[in-house]
Amino acid sequence: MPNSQISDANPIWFDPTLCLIGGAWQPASSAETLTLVDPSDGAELCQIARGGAADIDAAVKAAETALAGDWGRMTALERGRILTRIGQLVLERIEELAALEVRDVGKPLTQARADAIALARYCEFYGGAADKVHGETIPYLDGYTVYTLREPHGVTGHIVPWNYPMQIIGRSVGAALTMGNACVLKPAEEACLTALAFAHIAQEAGLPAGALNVVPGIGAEAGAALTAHSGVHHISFTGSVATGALVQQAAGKNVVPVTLELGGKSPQLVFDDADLDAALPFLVNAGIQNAGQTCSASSRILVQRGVYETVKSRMAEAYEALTVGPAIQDHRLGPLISNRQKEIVEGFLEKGADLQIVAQGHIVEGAPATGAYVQPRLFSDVPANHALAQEEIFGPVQVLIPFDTEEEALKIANATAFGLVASVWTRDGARQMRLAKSLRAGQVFLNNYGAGGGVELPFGGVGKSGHGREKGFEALYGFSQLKTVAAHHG
Ligand code: TXE
Repeated sequence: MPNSQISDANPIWFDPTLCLIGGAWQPASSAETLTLVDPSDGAELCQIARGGAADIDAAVKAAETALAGDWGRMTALERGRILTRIGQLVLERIEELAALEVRDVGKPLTQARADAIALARYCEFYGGAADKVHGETIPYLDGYTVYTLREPHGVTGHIVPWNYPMQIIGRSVGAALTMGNACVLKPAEEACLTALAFAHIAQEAGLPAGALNVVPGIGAEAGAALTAHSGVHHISFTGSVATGALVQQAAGKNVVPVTLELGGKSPQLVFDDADLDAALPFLVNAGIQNAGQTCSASSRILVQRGVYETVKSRMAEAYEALTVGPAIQDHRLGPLISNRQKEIVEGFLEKGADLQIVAQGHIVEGAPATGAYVQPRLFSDVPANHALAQEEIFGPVQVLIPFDTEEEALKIANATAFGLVASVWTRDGARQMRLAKSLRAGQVFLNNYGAGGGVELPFGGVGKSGHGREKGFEALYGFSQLKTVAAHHG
């Protein structure tokens, strides 16, 4: 479709029914398609390919061919230049990418633009880093010279969810390509348009055929085929704990490393001496951003008793001002990804029927009844062992939990199965240091939350939040393996 025909109503400028395999856009071998739905109104958006095992197999073979050819021979500098060029093209096409995400994911326009900018930033960061990751020489026995080489794994599989497609593609595919791997990307069946758009842009930037292959499809079909494929040498997965466990099992059969990012129940700890004016926007936004469908969403707010009532009433005020509506209207919250996700969230709300709702946001008038809208809800005085304080809801729901002492706060904060992110709001420097050490999380923020999501900052979890680190230079180490070369020369 020519670019002149792009509009809010029809933002798709490529054929969404095709997979990219070995540089060629082609239908799934079964010729079957799936329906993508716009969650703002529940209407069909377009058809996408229903890729399966045969398409995954073809994609893995295409990746192997790329590794044996131009892509495998490319220098780190050349790979970096291509990544940088992709980043530049993404920056030029922010509006096009954002328009796709608005319709596909139901992301408010401002958030969709921010995701496109983050995707560009990943490509820029990794493009610049490509020729700066290298091995070392190791002092050893007399008569030896020993050094290490950083090499790609080979074919990497990337299973991406629907909540932040652009950011997750940037951090995982971006880093894998940088290290010279050839990628097979399986985007989520609920939202895959920006994955396809990214692949078009990468081709335009000169990425050789087969370095990136994209096979949309259902998780249990294309996703399972990718994780079970014996030609895949590394798997990166972001999604639910249950599916992550299946992915790890499948990878285990082939003895293949996996990076798992499985969400969380991330707490913010607010002490009596905190700067509440600084904290308040973060306390709320970290819970409702992307309608709460964020792996690092802060769904638990632990507040010391001295400021508990103040924090409660100020958060309640902020909640009452929250509006939820069609993504294109750019409210604070759009719809959830699907009516299925809405049912999951409503199931949790039923579990919370015994709890006190302090405040809720509002669905705007005229929002289609067929859209996947949920009112954001703030609960107070939630027992730390309640389902709403323990399980990932993945919707706009936050719980307030009071505490008396630092020791108690730490105990509550660490008492879930997850450990992705935590933050501490206090002016007490010693307390900051103590908690930074003892909080069970992959990232700890002191007097902020998320640090703006910096692509430079290693990210990943402990416990059921997963393992392995993405983002920053750590991702480049994860998407490569070290070879030790020991030369005996006397
Ligand atoms: O996740 P799945 P769903 C959590 C969140 C949400 C719940 C369910 O709590 O409510 O998961 O969401 C692919 N082999 N998160 O059902 O199933 C699937 O096609 C290989 C947190 O969407 O984990 C998609 O591409 N792949 C999370 C991806 O896995 C399979 C983001 C995620 O789907 C597969 C999303 C299989 N057998 C959901 N089955 C986060 N950490 O941010 C599915 N997939």
